[in-house]
Amino acid sequence: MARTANFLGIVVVVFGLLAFFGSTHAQLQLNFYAKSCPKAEQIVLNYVKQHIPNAPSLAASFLRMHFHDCFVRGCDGSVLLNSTTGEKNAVPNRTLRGFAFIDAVKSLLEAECPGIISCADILSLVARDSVAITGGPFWQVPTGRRDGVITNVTEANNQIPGPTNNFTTLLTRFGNQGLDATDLVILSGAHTIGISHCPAVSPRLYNSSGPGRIDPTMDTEYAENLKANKCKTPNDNTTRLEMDPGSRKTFDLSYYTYLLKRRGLFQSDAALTTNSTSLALIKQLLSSPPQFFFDQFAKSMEKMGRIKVKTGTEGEIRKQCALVNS
Ligand code: HEM
Ligand SMILES: *[C@@H]1O[C@H](CO)[C@@H](O)[C@H](O)[C@H]1NC(C)=O
Ligand SMILES: *[C@@H]1O[C@H](CO)[C@@H](O)[C@H](O)[C@H]1NC(C)=O
Ligand SMILES: *[C@@H]1O[C@H](CO)[C@@H](O)[C@H](O)[C@H]1NC(C)=O
Ligand SMILES: *[C@@H]1O[C@H](CO)[C@@H](O)[C@H](O)[C@H]1NC(C)=O
Ligand SMILES: *[C@@H]1O[C@H](CO)[C@@H](O)[C@H](O)[C@H]1NC(C)=O
Ligand SMILES: *[C@@H]1O[C@H](CO)[C@@H](O)[C@H](O)[C@H]1NC(C)=O
Ligand SMILES: CC(=O)N[C@H]1CO[C@H](CO)[C@@H](O)[C@@H]1O
Repeated sequence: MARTANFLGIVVVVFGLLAFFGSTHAQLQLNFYAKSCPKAEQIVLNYVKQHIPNAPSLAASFLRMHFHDCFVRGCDGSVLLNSTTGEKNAVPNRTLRGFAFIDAVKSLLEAECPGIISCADILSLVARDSVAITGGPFWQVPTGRRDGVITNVTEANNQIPGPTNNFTTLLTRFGNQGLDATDLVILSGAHTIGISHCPAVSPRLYNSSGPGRIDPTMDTEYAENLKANKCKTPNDNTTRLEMDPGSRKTFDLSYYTYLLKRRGLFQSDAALTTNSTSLALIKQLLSSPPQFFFDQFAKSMEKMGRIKVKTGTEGEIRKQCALVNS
C-alpha cells in the first residue's frame, strides 16, 4: 500500500512538473511557423480569399466552430474529429458547417510541409481570416497550438453555453474557460453575423410563461412575427433565422441595439441585459464608435484563442483534421 502511495506521489509530482514547465516554456507565438513552414499562414489566407467570397456565410460558421473548439478541452481542433461519440455529435454542433473547407486547407498545408501545421491553428487562422475579409474585425492569432486526441460529446454539451442559459450560467461557463463578463458580452456580439435554427428559440415562442406562452422578456410583436413567419410550428427544426435581422452579413453594432429593444433572439442574448454591469457595457458599446467594439472583440478573441492550448510536445500534429493519428 505504502509503496503504491509513494509511487503515485512521484507520478503526481512528475506530471505536475511537466505541466509546470510545459506551460511556462512553450507558448503560442506570432508566426510560429516562420522557420518550419514560412508560407503556411499565406496559404491559409489565399485559400480563404479565394473561396469565402463565394460562400461568405461560412465566415460565421468558422467563428462559431473556433468558439466551440476552444470551450471543450481547449483550442485543440477536437471539434474537427469524426467520431460517433465526438463533439460533432453534440446538440450545439449539429448545425456547424464547413468541415470540408478545413480539410481542404489542411491538404494544401500537408502538401507544402507535411506534419507541421496543426488543425487547431488552421481553424484559428481560418476563423480570423474569413471574418476579416468579410468586413469584420481583425485579431492576432499567435500559433503553435497542437491537436488533441480526445473528443467527447458529453463535455461539449456540458461546457458550450446553450441558448436557454441565464446570465449566471453563461458567466459560469465562460468563467470555467478563464473568460469574464466583459468577454461574454463582447464575444456574444459575434451574433451580429450568421444564422440559427428554430429549436434555439422555439421554447421562448411556444413554451414559456407569458401570455400566448411567449417569453415575457421578449418583445411580443417580435415574438408574434417569428411565430407567423419563421418558426411556424413548435417542432420546426429546419427553418433558418437571423440573430441580427436585416444585417446578418455585416459585423456591426445592431445586435446590441436589438438587445435593448428586447429583440435578442435567444434567452442567452436577452440575458445580457439582466445584469447591471453587463447592461452598462452594452450601452457603452452603443454610444462608442464601432471601432471600440472591434477593438474589444479582437482582445477577447485573442484571449479565447489561448484557452487551455496544447503546446510544445503535448498532443500531436494531425495528418487529417477529422482523424487522430494512428
Ligand atoms: C454566450 C453564449 C452563446 C450561446 C448560448 C450561443 C448560441 C448559439 C446558437 C444556439 C446559435 C445558432 C445555431 C443554429 O441554430 O444553427 C449560434 C450561432 C452562432 N454563434 Fe453563438 N452562442 C454563444 C456565444 C458565441 C460566441 C462566443 C461566438 C464566437 C465568438 C458565437 C458565434 C456564433 C456565430 C457566428 C453563429 C452563427 C453561425 C452560423 O451562421 O452558422 N457565439 N450561437
Ligand atoms: C468525416 O466525416 C465527414 C462527414 O460525415 C465525411 O465527409 C468525411 O469524409 C470524414 N472524414 C474522414 C477522414 O473520415
Ligand atoms: C466524456 O466525458 C464525460 C464527462 O466528463 C465522462 O463521464 C465520459 O466518460 C467521457 N466519455 C468518454 C467516451 O471518454
Ligand atoms: C440559472 O439557471 C440555473 C440552471 O438552470 C438555475 O439553477 C439558476 O437558479 C438560474 N439562476 C437564475 C438567477 O435564474
Ligand atoms: C453581474 O455581473 C457581475 C460580473 O460582471 C457579477 O460580479 C455580479 O454578481 C452580477 N450581478 C448579478 C446580480 O448577477
Ligand atoms: C416545455 O417545457 C416543459 C417544462 O419547462 C418541458 O418539460 C417540455 O418538454 C417543453 N416542451 C417543449 C415542446 O419544448
Ligand atoms: C428534425 O426533426 C426530425 C423529425 O422530428 C428528425 O428526424 C431530424 O433528425 C431532426 N433534424 C435535426 C437536424 O435535428
Ligand atoms: C458535421 C457533423 O459531423 N455533424 C454531425 C452532428 O451530429 C449529428 C447527430 O448526431 C450527426 O448526424 C452529424 O453528422
